[in-house]
Amino acid sequence: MSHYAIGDIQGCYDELLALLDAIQFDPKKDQLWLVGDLVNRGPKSLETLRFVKGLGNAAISVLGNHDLHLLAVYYGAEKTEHGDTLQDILNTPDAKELIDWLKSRPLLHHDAKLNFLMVHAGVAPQWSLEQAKNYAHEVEAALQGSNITEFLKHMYGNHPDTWQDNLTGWERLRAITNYFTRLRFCNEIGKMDFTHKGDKAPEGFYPWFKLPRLIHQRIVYGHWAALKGEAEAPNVFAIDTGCVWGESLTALRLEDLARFSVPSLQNPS
Ligand SMILES: [Mn+2]
Repeated sequence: MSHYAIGDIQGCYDELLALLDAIQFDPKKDQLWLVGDLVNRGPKSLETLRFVKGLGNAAISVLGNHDLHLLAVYYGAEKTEHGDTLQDILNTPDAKELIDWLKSRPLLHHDAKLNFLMVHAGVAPQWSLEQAKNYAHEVEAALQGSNITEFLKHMYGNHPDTWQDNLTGWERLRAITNYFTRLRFCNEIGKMDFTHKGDKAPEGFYPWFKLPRLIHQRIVYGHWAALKGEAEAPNVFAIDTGCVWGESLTALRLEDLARFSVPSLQNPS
């Protein structure tokens, strides 16, 4: 049995199938870890969502910002944005089943035996593993509760940009969501920067993984295509290699850290 973590798919379904073929994925024996952003911007979000849902326990997927955006649009908390490719999902007769499945996905997955933690974007540098797990559960409860539409209406925004244990209400849930699904750069006290998407940090800021309290915890994550799969930190594994932007789709085998990639079929951005 092998565990394969796969980077941001974003509707690149054909590349996903090619990658599974390349690693000879066997759903009866192997398990996929998907870092989130299953959907949006790419051409086959509906096919991707159906396929991953159909894998059942053979796939574990954490929520990314594009997955949350789909939920927000479905529940009427947000309008589609220019460049979104979510219409197939919104129009399909089985949309409710797909959405019910998606909103039940976690924000964090941890396997102590493999010593791997998976999140979409990052974790706040001051969080312990237990804190991260508890905070993820707070947002998961909001997504799975009857108040989901209210949560999604309050989810967007860049403030508060710094974690504090005493945050409450929507601000607390918004901050947690932003650390797990949008984080790239932050400073020593965990203040997030939302303006830089490249690989160069603004002054006084660092890639989040340079500052983690979880220094001995191996972390696999996506979201940051500009890093091209290189995190330059021990125990931290960046696997978003920009498939939807015309680069490649990458799998990391967690047992031996072997990497596998297939080229993107999308037009370069
Ligand atoms: Mn993302």
